[in-house]
Amino acid sequence: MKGALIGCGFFAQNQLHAWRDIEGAEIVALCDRDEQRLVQSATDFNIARTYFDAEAMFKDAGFDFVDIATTAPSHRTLVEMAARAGVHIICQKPFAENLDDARAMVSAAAEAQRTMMVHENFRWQSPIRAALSIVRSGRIGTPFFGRFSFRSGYDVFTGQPYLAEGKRFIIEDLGIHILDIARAFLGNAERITATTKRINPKIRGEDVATMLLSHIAGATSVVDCSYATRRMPETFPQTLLEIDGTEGTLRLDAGYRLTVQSDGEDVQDVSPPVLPWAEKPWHNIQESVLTIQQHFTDCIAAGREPETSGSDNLQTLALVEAAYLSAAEGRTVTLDEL
Ligand code: NAD
Ligand code: 89V
Repeated sequence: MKGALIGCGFFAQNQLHAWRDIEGAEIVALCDRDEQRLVQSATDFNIARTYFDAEAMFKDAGFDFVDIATTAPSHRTLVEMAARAGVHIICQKPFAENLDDARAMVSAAAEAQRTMMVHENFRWQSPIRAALSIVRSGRIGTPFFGRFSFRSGYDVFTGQPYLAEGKRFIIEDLGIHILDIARAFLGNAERITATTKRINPKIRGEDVATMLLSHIAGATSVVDCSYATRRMPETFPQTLLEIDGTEGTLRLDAGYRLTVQSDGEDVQDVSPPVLPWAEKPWHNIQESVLTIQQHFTDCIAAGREPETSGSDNLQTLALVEAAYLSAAEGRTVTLDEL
């Protein structure tokens, strides 16, 4: 398959590295409004076709899928353009700025009969996959409690300055991943209660969020996120897990230490590999980029719906919206309200 990538910014560099490693897919065209970023990426990854304007790139055609690696404000326009061009779509998170846009984007891809996947990669990190396969195998029985925790003091603002500028920050950018992980383990939620805080005075949005979820299948979970937590050693970008089931408990602790207590105790090191183009501490996220893009490629080849499809991601985005509404109004929000 041939692909085109739009948005040659900070994170797209990982996506371009990963595409080079994927069998069965190749990026043949690049688009960015920023000339320097466009030329640099085309040179680094030896890609001949370059465009400032996405419309012109779709008009020239010659590719089967598009990888949208821009920030959320452009996602709806670009997804609808891609659907009109009849190509498969992988789009970065946050999928859209609001649920109405996201629903329209899912419909556009469905009408075009093209695969639409969200690059929601945290649940594709190999330590999370290792934990998921244990829980999905039934080894700890039926889960009734989960804690999904991401607490860090890492400076994310130097690489991604826009994170300091938006009215919304941690739930929309990072909490979205952790809420998605909670869904992967415990299924869809029906209610959420959230509180938010801003500790760092230099940013505009909230950098702390604590959320309580009631899942439809019966479990309760706590999703807690902070970029205002000083800890040594720094755990960025690890998501720590604690899941209690009727037959046992699973924990993913700092340092990628996975413990299962059911019949006896089993402790494993599930540290992710450091790919040749990756660097610590981002290697955990970088490896998941390769895995999710391989999943997208495999699903298209097999005609299968991706696990993190656009329609699946509507549930994650709904949790984000419901969390902000809950924090703003100081009440529990049911997902049916949205
Ligand atoms: P960035 O600002 O560094 O890069 C975005 C690029 O898109 C810029 O170069 C900009 O010029 C270009 N662009 C924007 N609109 C365009 C348009 N209409 N046509 C052509 N080019 C356009 O942003 P980033 O930090 O790389 O983030 C991009 C996305 O990736 C965001 O949605 C962010 O949330 C997401 N992200 C995901 C992860 C993850 O682990 N999944 C990590 C970091 C960032
Ligand atoms: O994964 C992300 O979306 C990044 C970060 C890890 C910094 O939150 O923006």
